[in-house]
Amino acid sequence: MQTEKFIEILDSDFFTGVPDSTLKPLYDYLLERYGETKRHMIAANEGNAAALAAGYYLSTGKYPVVYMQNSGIGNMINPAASLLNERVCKIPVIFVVGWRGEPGTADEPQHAFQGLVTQTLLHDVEIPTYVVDKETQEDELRTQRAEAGKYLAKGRSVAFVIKKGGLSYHGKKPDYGNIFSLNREWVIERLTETIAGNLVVSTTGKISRELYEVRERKKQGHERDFLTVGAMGHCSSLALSVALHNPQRQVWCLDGDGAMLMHMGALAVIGNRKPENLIHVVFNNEAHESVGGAPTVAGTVDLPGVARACGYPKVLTVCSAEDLGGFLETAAERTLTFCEIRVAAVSRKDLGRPKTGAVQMRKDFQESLSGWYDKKPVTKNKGV
Ligand SMILES: Cc1ncc(C[n+]2csc(CCOP(=O)(O)OP(=O)(O)O)c2C)c(N)n1
Repeated sequence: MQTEKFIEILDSDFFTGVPDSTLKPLYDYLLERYGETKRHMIAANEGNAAALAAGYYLSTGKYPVVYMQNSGIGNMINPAASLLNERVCKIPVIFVVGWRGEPGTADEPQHAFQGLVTQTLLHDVEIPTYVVDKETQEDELRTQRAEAGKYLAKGRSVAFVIKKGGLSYHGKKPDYGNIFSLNREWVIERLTETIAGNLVVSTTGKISRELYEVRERKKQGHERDFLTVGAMGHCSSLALSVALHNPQRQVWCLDGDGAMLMHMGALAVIGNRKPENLIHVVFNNEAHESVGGAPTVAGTVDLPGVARACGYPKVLTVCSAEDLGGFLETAAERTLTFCEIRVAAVSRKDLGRPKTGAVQMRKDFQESLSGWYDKKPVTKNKGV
């Protein structure tokens, strides 16, 4: 289905959401047509988008569109259940949900369960679903939209669930990118030389994939790395807890700007605890590069300033190889550190994917925490 036609049939003039690779044709088109304006806003997370949509409905009485990957359903369910639902405020929203991990298709481990329960979760919060795939014809979609219209008129939300390849867009594409030249994978390679025996907790998307590839290339082993492949925005909280419970080890958190913005409250908790063995690195490329490059709002946010205000005692920004060298020289200091690294919004076309399964990765990481099993109370359960 052509995105232009899809949008015409949805019949809305307000769009907000979080980018998803399945929906790249949709946000390419929206950014080209509306840019980032009050008609089209890229939100920090999917719950944030649902609330923006609610504000639009309150102000105009017209139906807003929220687009997102199915991974974001959890973020969206809070406002869907406790604000939009017909037993609460009856605010109708048209959701457009990219279906990763569709049963029967090959996808990454973090999408398997979410893909399985996508429609169930939406139905649980009383959102009827309409599936759109490569074969969906214009007439069919018009019929679906007409049926959805009956729910919307009663204050119910609806969701169009888009399978891989369900939307296409061949028009002019936005020019994604930023002014920075440091290459993220190159920086990760430099970091791993310093990180050596330390623990690493990395974020969702290509940062984890690049870390994995660097470790492979350098034959360093993966057991000290926890790749937070799902749960976008939560890797810094996970890293905080690992740091607090392993005070003898230095913990590096490799985060993205989109992920940091998604759950920025995590920084306030980290700044409050101040673990002196945690280094929080945020690769700021001002983009959701992993899912096609759409911008985040990080270009207008002073991320180090946020960290400072949250209580991180050491805060710095790296924009060049020279800055990076300076940062790495002081990285052994025992003090909670926030380091923003400004990088280009690019990655290798042939970037691989982790070959270690998620459970194996988790077990290897646990075993690398020295004495992990000893610290556990003696029970029959020695971990699964
Ligand atoms: C809750 C949730 N929403 C959306 C996604 C889809 N997603 C995966 S990676 C990513 C972009 C991450 O951006 P950033 O943290 O800036 O890192 P970059 O990709 O630029 O390295 C998105 C939106 C997701 N995995 N989870």
